[in-house]
Amino acid sequence: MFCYQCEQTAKGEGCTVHGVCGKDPRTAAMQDLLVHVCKGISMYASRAGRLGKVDKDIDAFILEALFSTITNVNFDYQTVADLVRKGLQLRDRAREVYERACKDAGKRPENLEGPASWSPPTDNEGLLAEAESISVKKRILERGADVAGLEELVTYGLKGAAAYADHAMILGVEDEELYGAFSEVLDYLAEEHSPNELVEMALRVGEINLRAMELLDRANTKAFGDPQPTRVRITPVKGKAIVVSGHDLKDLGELLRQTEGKGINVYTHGEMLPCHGYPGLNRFDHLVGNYGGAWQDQQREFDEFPGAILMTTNCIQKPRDSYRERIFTTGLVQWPGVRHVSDGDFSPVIAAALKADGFEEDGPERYITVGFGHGTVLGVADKLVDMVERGTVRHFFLIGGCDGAKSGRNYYTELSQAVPDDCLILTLACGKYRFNKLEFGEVDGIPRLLDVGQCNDAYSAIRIASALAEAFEVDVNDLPLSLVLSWYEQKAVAILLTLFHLGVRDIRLGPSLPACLTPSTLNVLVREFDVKPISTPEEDIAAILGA
Ligand code: SF4
Ligand code: SF3
Repeated sequence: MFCYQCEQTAKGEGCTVHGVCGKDPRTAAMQDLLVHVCKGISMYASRAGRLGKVDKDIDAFILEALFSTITNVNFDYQTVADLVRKGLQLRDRAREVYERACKDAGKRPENLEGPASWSPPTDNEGLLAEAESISVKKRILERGADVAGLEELVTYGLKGAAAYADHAMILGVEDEELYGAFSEVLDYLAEEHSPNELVEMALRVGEINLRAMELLDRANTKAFGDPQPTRVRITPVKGKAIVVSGHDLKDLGELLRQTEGKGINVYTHGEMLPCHGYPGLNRFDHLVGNYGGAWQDQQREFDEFPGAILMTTNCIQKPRDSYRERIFTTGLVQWPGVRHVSDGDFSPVIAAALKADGFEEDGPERYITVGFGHGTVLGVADKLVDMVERGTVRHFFLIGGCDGAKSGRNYYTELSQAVPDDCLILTLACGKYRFNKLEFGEVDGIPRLLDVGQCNDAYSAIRIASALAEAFEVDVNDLPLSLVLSWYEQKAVAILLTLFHLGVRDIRLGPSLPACLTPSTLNVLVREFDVKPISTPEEDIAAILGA
């Protein structure tokens, strides 16, 4: 196997024997094949789309397939193999749609090769035998590390955007034009391009992701209201319990509905924390609080959790035997042997919660505040502008992104603590667990730490930055705002590309840089966007505030 799509990749170079995440070589191979088959489908679907013909099932499959290959989503070899087979069938269907569209338009269909005409044996072993010929390693050897790395960067960004578009689609907010853009990019990736062209395409993926995040923002707020500043209990409440992890608001809403009146308390975990800010979710009294920290602490935390566990998206880790009977997956997330809820009926989760002990007593009351989405922050934009003009607020730090297990992430804790008292911190995504339970106080009645939400709420942060730029009548890059980001998986890559697409410069990124970026690609990014690796908290703060 060869996979270097996430930040914890082995030796910072690539997982070659077994994924550090737990992904085995067969699943890794099937995921590569799944991306390959998506390219084949897209070669037809993009051409059919240009002739005005789309197929909703094909669009949905591409989103789900890409999402399934994101780090820590689907570890189940058999499910991924089934997706490859389904993809091959849909590719035939895409070809038919394309040929019909050509006929209607009086055009001769192109004779497409590569992924469009790939015809492997369809049993598992036959598919696996094909994996080597389409592997990243092979492309590195044939096309060089710069080109293959940039192709992967584009692919990772698209995977991240697919996750957000899929969440929006599940909530009924769709956009055919956006889905067409996914096919166009995958079709583009079926052929070789120069590094410069690929950098352009990476920015296009950033634009696609912006649209995906905008749709998801609309979907979440339409379904559950605008996030409001909300106090969230971070200690247990006596009684039976279910903890819900991942990113899927719809699943949490459904679980809350199904557990109403059953004497079970529901807790958020990881990236579900911002759900407390949504009125449509917070209205359930039995959504009692947030449990634990970021995803990489789950094995210890779930071990200690005396109830049932529901994983709705990434990031699942290999479950310990101690909680294997109490953990469930739903949606696209799967782990071999873990019970999967595929029909929206959470009765098995509820039964497991009732069987478990639950918390024997209340923990000491402790709270944090979430819910500072663009609706709330823009509501006080005038006040923020006034505070900057009066000198009460000197600078805004956006410290956001993924958390992870590797060392070096203490930087983000130390950075947040070193931010001077006259500066505000905006945060989003699961990296916030490095500091979101610390006390930051207030400036003029505004909390110094503003939790904007999940990783997809980078959209909110972009709206806030744009509004401030407008109010100050300056470019976003001239705002008293600095972005210090942490990345782990492909959604963070998508967000980074969105920021590049918007022309945001001077981003600090850590704890390490993506392994797919070669020194020459990095040079391009540094030249164009002045992106830089994190240094030490002291040096970075001095550089930011001294600038
Ligand atoms: Fe390794 Fe990350 Fe790929 Fe998992 S997703 S195999 S940890 S690079
Ligand atoms: Fe975290 Fe997985 Fe990326 Fe949604 S939960 S930010 S790592």
